[in-house]
Amino acid sequence: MTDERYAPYQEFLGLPDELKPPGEPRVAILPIPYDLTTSYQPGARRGPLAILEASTHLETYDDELDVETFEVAPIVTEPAVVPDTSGPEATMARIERVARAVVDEGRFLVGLGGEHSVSAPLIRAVRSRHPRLGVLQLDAHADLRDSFEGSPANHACVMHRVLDDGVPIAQVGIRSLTAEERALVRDRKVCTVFAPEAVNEPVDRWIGRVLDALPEEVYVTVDLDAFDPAIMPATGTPEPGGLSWYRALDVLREVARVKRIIGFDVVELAPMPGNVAPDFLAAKLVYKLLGYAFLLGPGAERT
Ligand SMILES: [Mn+2]
Repeated sequence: MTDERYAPYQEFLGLPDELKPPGEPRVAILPIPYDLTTSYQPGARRGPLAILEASTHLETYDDELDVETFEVAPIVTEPAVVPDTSGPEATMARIERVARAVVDEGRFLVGLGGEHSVSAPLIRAVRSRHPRLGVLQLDAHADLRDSFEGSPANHACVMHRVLDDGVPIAQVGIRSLTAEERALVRDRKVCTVFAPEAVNEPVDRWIGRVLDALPEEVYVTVDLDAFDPAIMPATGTPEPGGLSWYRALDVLREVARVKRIIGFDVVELAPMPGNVAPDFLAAKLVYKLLGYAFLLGPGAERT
């Protein structure tokens, strides 16, 4: 263990050794307990552990896919990345270094945040193997500011960093942004499905725009505030009018069917004492998305 990594956390699913499938893990879960630039309710640094704990209560059988997902996609839980206290830029560099090592082992990367800024280095790491990837972002916020509170590594800037890297993106569930971000969406022709449409209009009326904006290989970043705060109140900046559980799954399933999901992250869980439902939602989403990535679409194990 180096000083860049914490000792292993609770493992995702927490399976006893005799139930773990033999052979090399294909999926690496990377916990990133970091929330240095959070602007409203702090606590996202406690998100990864809450997701891992909740995951031990998941049913491992996915009834929609009719499969024990972990048998098709054996999972290893990596030691967590320790934030670099010298600042956000140093932490971003460290996350990228650690994530690259995971990706270089040929594993499917699943990042657990932590605040949303961690997605930029995760995406860079996955791009080193999949240089033509695009990014699907589920989020309440556009996260397209150039810089915020003096830092380009702020959580509110994560998708601007991704655009700067020349990566095509599609956003779903957006319902809070600045005039500058709105102009950027127009000028750069970003595919943004705003929340009123994403929530109220049938998916098949707009999902084509999302699919058209994305290349064949897709990295998914889920900021949990994309969900409605009625079911996901445990985020740093909850916004009314978000996605339902089933609406979010409809989007992810459709993208997984048509594209190839090659990595993802689930970020911004700020656990609330006394309410474990959001933790459980986040854990189930991770497992569900793994199932979609490995079992649906071109190149999948089974279609
Ligand atoms: Mn975000």
